[in-house]
Amino acid sequence: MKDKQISIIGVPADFGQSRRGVDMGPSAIRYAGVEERLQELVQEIRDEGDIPLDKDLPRDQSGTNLKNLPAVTGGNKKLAAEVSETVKEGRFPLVLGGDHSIAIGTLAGLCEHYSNLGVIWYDAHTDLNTAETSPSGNIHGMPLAVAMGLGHEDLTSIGNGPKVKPENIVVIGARSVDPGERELVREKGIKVYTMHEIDRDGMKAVMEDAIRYLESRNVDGVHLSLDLDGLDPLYTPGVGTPVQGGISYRESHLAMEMLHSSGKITSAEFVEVNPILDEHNKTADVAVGLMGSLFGETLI
Ligand code: NNH
Ligand code: MN
Ligand code: MN
Ligand code: MN
Repeated sequence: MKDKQISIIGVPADFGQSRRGVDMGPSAIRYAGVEERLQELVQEIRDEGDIPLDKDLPRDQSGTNLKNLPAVTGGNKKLAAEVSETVKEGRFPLVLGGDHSIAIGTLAGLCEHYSNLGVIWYDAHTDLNTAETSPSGNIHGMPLAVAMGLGHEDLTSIGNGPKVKPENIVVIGARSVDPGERELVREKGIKVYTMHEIDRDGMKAVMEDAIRYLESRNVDGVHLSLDLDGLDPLYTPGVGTPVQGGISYRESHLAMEMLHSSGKITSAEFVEVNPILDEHNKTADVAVGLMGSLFGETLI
């Protein structure tokens, strides 16, 4: 049954990392035909346009391990309000990034409505750094920690809902994990399917296990946060921090198809598409294809 009413929310943010161009991600994804692709698969789809970000907020890349904190904070407050409003209207938020720091706002907005939210973090990285552990100071490496309530107060105080519980998080595709993140994974018991598990057991088994795990947690919604660098850069070269040895194109489609069949996904975001680093908008095209599978597209 086509029951979803989707709101596309663009977030042209690039201040969570240091490379320019990822702010054009929402445009690239729109150009790749997201609305047309999903139209047939859902009850209704509406493009709400871009979150109006304050481009004048100071950028500071030095002397701090939280680069551009005021800009990241300001943008995420606006995004949290928009996502919260969207869920309140009974609509499915489909957030287009922008760098992954925008997950701070998305998750803050969602948590105002879900008290036991599940999160699937599809990414080469675990994004579990804090200012203390980050090797770069880039906030796009911190959003999952912030969602759990760990990190700078300006970030953890966004939104009025509860924090995401570590035992409700599933990471898929990790292959570049910093020492502090590894420690946090162990300490909090976060479920991480690295490339090792995907190689060894196959994507089918990994996704079955991940979905079963979230079911056992009795989650009241599941958010998919998909960083395009989760895939191998062979398929998605247009990302700021590519890591070799990633998830394949077909494995990723299978993962999305299985998430669709599960009927569990209540919101999604696709982030880190950087058209400046891309080849003929290939990464945005892959993102839109994956969205197709997530919303029920089949090959025949
Ligand atoms: N872990 C590194 C950092 O915190 C890289 C993060 N880059 C990402 N995360 N693209 O998904 O700086
Ligand atoms: Mn609105
Ligand atoms: Mn990420
Ligand atoms: Mn990543």
